[in-house]
Amino acid sequence: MAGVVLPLLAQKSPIKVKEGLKIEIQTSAICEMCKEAIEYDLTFEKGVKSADLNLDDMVVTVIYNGKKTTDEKIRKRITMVGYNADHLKRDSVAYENLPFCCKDGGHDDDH
Ligand SMILES: [Cu+2]
Repeated sequence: MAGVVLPLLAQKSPIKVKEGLKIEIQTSAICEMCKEAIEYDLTFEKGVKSADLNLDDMVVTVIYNGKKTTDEKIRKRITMVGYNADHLKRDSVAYENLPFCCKDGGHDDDH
């Protein structure tokens, strides 16, 4: 990442919806496998009702019960799967364990 200056992320705040709270989190996912890994893992977070990652902008939309978890816990969980989540950096060990295609540049050959 040397020499790469990241723009200040416009982190979103949770908003109230019928089912609870809704948060949109920018992730570093790159493919369908990343999407499935993140969505699957988030179902194990207490209080999470649904998680849907949009592969166009890599933003995951999570609906959750604000009494059981927080948006920051959800971000933390995503970092433990191996992906950045807004201002939180991915866990390096989890990242190392990702399939090759899910790492930086893994889709450069466009397979
Ligand atoms: Cu992937």
